[in-house]
Amino acid sequence: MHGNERVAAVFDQLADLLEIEDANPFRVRAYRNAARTVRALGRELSELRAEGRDLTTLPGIGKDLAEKIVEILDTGTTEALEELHRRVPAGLEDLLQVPGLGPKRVRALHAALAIDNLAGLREAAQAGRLRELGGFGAKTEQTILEAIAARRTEERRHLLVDAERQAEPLAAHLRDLAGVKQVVVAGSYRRGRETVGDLDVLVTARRGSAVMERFVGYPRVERVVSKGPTRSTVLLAGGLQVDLRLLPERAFGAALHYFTGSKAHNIQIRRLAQRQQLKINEYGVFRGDDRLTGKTEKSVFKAVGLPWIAPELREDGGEIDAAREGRLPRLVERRQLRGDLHVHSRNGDGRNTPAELASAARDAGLRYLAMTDRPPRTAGGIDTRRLRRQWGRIDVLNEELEGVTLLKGVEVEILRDGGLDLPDGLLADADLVVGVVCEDFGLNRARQTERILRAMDNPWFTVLAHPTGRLLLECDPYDMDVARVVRHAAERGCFLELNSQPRRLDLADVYCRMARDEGVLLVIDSDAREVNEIDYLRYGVQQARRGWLEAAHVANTRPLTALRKLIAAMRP
Ligand code: DGT
Ligand code: CA
Ligand code: CA
Repeated sequence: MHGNERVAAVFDQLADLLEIEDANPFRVRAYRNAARTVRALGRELSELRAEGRDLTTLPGIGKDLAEKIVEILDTGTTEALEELHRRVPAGLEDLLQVPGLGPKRVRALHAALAIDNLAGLREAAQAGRLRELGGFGAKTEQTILEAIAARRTEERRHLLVDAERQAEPLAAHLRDLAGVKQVVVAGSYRRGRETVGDLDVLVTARRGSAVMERFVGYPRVERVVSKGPTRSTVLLAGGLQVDLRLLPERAFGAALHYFTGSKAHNIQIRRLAQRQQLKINEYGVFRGDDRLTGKTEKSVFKAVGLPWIAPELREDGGEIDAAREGRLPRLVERRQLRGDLHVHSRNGDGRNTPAELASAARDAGLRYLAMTDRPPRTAGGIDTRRLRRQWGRIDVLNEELEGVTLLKGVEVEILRDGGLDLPDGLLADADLVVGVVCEDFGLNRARQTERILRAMDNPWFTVLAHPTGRLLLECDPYDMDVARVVRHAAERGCFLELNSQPRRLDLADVYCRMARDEGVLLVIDSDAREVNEIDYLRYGVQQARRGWLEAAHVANTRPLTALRKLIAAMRP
């Protein structure tokens, strides 16, 4: 069910597009007024409808608009808007996003200068042609150029997890078409970047298969940006753009390599090829006019003298030299994880019981799992009795559990001065202690760094959770000297966490690699709050791979006895 904001947005879009078409101003105004009414309503339209309320009693809503409201609530759009999308060039809608350009100006640009997309607008502004139009001056041209530039740098990115929720069903939809052979989502998605700009889908199919029709007909497609015989671009509901390329099978490997990127990696590979008098592009590897190969990615690497390089490493971070010299890392894999050291149960802010979490962990192939709930603060201080009771129950549970062991952990807050907010006497009785920063993100760099170093110095400290505090696309890491924290963890011998929550993925890949180089062990944790989130570990693993980590660099690939020894070694 779609909400009021969606209804209002559809009405606004209807008004914009009609105005671009120079439609009857009364119709345009009716939609704008309806959008305003809906936004100011104070009640959900879906509720009014469920109550059987006659929507035409709302101000400015007649029979036609009431019907459209119902249609939008049910489907997220209305046929009238879809019809306009088909009629109005997609580029004109992009122009509307430029600050200062309303429908009237867009119409004028189109009518007088035949500008129907951003590229055309930029060219015309640069050439000083906009000022020929009434209402546009040199200053407006400048503002437009700046706005276009700004727009490109702040292009919206999507969390990898969100991209995956779109990519996998779309890929399945394409695979279901008769004649389709391979469907791979390449680009940053395949490299496992924490955020994804757009999806780059590569397809091979039997000649004559209706791949493009299948693609643009996918139900979640909101707008078809372009459609051609071998390449199409659509925008999915939610704003994710997808490029699809239909390829001949003999070029699939070359295209897969090219469109997996990264661009920086591709440039280095091309240089390497040139030094061998080879040419490499998305169609194949060539010597002169001879096409040497292109069918598989492996054969493409081989043609330039390299072993296959995992997509996660293809960031021009030394992977090509490493490949040439036979020192590519044997990247950690999800199945190598034997445990998870950071999970929340119903006794903290989680939703499941320790027993439920234990059996889910076992089903996920894990052999040990640490309950790391944080004792609640009460008026009388921190209530640690509950935690002690939980530890008692864990001992009992462990007698019953088969194939998985629960560890008695605790999450402890790192105070402003670097102290921990639980007494050492309690921490000493835990199997492990997970330190977190929850407040005072705004300390200056020196104090923030010092605070973390002091916390690590606590004799019972085991692992620094989500070390930099970032939330992807929401919240920057706190200001801290990460290199010093990493070096200190090395000296202290404690672990750094790679938190697998898809909006954290903290530590970032570059810091994982730094930790590896400094000899610090990472722990890949789910920080799960419910059983399903244990699956998040695979995002952590992918991030670890981007940080060049092997199983040996990840503490929770060790068997439990070995892990316990590592923890014991940190303690007095
Ligand atoms: P994104 O979408 O911003 O998360 O990042 P990518 O890496 O998916 O970038 P995208 O979608 O612009 O292009 C997909 C791949 O195509 C990219 O990783 C490498 C390749 N590619 C794109 N443009 C160029 C280019 O100008 N030169 C080279 N060598 N490769 C390119
Ligand atoms: Ca992409
Ligand atoms: Ca792309």
